[in-house]
Amino acid sequence: PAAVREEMLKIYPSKTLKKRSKQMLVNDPSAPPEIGANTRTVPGIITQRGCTYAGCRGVVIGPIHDILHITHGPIGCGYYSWLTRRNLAQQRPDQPINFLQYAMSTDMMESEIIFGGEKKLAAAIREAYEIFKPKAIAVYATCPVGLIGDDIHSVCREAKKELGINVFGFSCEGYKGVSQSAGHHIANNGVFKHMVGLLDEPDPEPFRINVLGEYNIGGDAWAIDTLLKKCGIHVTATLSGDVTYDQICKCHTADLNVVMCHRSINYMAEMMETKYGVPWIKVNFIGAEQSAKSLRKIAAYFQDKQLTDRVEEVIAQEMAELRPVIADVKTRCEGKTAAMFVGGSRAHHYQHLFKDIGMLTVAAGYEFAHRDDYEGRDVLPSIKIDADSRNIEELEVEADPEKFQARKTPEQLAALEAGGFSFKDYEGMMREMRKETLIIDDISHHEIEKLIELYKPDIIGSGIKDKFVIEKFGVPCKQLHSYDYGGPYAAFTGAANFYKEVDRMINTKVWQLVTPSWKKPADPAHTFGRGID
Ligand code: CFM
Ligand code: HCA
Repeated sequence: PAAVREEMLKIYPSKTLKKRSKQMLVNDPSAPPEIGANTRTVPGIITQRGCTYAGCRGVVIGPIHDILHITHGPIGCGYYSWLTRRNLAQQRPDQPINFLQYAMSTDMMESEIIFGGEKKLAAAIREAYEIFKPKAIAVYATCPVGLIGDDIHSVCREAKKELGINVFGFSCEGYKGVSQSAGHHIANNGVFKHMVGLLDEPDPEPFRINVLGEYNIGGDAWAIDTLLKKCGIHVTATLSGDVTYDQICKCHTADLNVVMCHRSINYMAEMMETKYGVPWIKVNFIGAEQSAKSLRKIAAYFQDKQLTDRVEEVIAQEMAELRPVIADVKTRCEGKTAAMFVGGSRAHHYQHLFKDIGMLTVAAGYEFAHRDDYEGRDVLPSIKIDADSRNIEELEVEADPEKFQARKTPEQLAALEAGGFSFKDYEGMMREMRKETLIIDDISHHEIEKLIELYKPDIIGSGIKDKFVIEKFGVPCKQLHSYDYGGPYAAFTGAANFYKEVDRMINTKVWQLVTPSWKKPADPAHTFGRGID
């Protein structure tokens, strides 16, 4: 791996080389080396990253399906975030329209860029309200809004007064941070300020949890929900896959927060604990073993014998169905290799699914995760805050004088801790990867090409920006963002879908028909650019 790393780096000019060196490491799980993460991408490098607007409007809040999401900006931003992420939602009886099917935008034009767009925004909010009569409206700022200085927050405040519904804005201009990660933080702050805590109506069911950082891509949240229901665990709200406005407004009444995607929602978990006393634990429902482990952890938290027994029964049932699938798929996949470069959590979580069927992840990396997602949360105190992260507001949160309620007595907590139970304990990706595997943050197309050439993994998990580049090299690429129209992959039932799909993708003979470009002789007819490069 060290030689592969050198080979990837050697093309870069010295400044870029220095920066990229920090973001490319050979792993040591016993003492994860410090990785350069959450820093700016060097201009000119082909990155997979998205923008702050995408992280806020597209990722964290966009999935709430019974409020209106209005993008204040040129039409491209609204169009880009129109259903491409596959965050599915089920209409509720009292809400006959799924608003996610609409892309709402102020469609800013040159005149608004010059003379200001606040009036157009106010009119758009009014018009949208007249047509749809939603419970709430959220407004999202795109790059030009910040540049020309439109005050979306005062427009929202006015609209809130005028219409009598909740209207709030997000200053999530695309350029606000180095990636979509900044948008997550801005979104967490806004959801916390404007929704959480508004409805004090705890669900009547026992064992109430919120699933944080689960966005129902390809139906994952439904698979998790079904599994939890079988165990007798009740989901008050999923943030924010297939969730309603009211569910979010009352999620502070749950007994526990379980966190799937640490990167996108750790802020919310922390703030809810401080203000309302809801503790949080990290879980992962991607992979059979991980799903079982997560269920056991949730059950352990509730300290209830009946629940613990029920969870064991469910795990036994699910595994009885899954074992033959694993055994069959293993005969064709065991010993194969994978590489993954995805977002801020899946490059870690999906390693477990590959492991279940005997596959090894030889290289992995996130697009925009922070050091704690790589090295574990114990590095948090040593993370340097740079100018780019200082740009994002850190909310001052205190215990709510009326609504704060400790969920466990000191005795219960002591008993839990004595049994080895730990709260907020994300260990990160590197501790769970083998020694000598390659870790690459914010990978570039050049590096992916080198990786394929030198490692030839049997499958790569990635996104739309490089899927076809990878497949032209004769390597199957599984989109781990949108799932290529597949899914769910979460929980035991989802795992079976994933194993079968990976098996099909790796073992189809079609890849043998592809000749990678470096093995082809140069075509003399293609002279464009020759002589200048
Ligand atoms: Fe979390 Fe996500 Fe991900 Fe993410 Fe994303 Fe996504 Fe992702 Mo695409 S919230 S970090 S910002 S798990 S949209 S559902 S697939 S990059 S790995
Ligand atoms: C986003 C959304 C995205 C993009 C996926 C991709 C998603 O970052 O804005 O690059 O293929 O999951 O849809 O991550």
